[in-house]
Amino acid sequence: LLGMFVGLSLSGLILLSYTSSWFSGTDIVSMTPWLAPVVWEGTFDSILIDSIFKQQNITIATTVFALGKYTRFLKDFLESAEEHYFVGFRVHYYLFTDQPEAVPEVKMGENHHLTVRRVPSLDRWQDISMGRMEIIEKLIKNELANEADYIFCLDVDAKFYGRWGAESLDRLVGVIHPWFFDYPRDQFSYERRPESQAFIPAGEGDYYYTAAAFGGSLADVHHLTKTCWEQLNIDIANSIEAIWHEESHLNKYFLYTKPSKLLSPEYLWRDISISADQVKIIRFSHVAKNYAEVRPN
Ligand code: U5P
Repeated sequence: LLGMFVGLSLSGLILLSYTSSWFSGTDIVSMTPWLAPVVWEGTFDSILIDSIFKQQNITIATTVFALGKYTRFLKDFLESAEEHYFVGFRVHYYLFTDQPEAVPEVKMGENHHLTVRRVPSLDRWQDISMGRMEIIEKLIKNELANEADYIFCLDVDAKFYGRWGAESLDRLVGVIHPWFFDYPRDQFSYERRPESQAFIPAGEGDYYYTAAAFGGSLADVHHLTKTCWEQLNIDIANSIEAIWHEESHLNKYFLYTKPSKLLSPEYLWRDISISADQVKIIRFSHVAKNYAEVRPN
């Protein structure tokens, strides 16, 4: 009976949030055309969701890369994650860096662990960004089978400001890019050259997803990273680099392998100082940075 009551109040909450946003003129879409939920503030009951996932005793692996000058973002990233990210759940961060000695001491919460791995330095930021697909693919294949249930892959030049919890978990999870969530699809910055494996023709595409955050079950994220890395390599062999690198390939992948859950731009905002009517809470946000100064070359 209690379960039914909680269930009913949850659907009431969803209805209320949907209709209130409808009347206020700042509509949010909380379901995709293929019936995957889009997670926004007000569409879920955090206590209920936590209690469901707590029973499953899950571990969430989380990859973070910090090479070159990006080690400067680690302290804020990790400290804010420890305040907001899967608090009360088992989390294992896998941090890949070319300078393990620059990793700051950050006190981990209960059942949160950090493993630091050294990776070679790279000259081009594009190669660092794209190369994440290969490293994540290998990590899942070689190490995670008995270690984790879900994985999220996150940019490091970002900071948590609000809860990111079990509501984000599902088989395959994409995050709607904060620049494009209210744009028509013909303005998405998909790869438009047919020569690239990331090509998406005009008139196609559902959303523009960010590569700064994605996740899901180990099997699904393994397939995603393996496929994107293969497609990136075909492009390299054909001397073409997609306009937004691995993000273009991720968008191509999600077009044909639909995510089972989408996270709203609350889960990766562009800069904490920018606001939009639809976004009631910023949970995770890129930090403003001087690209020319932090990126190699
Ligand atoms: N990255 C680095 N070092 C670089 C460039 C990029 O570690 O010099 C990694 C970071 O994890 C960053 C991600 O969050 O690639 C995407 O880079 P950006 O597009 O945010 O610059």
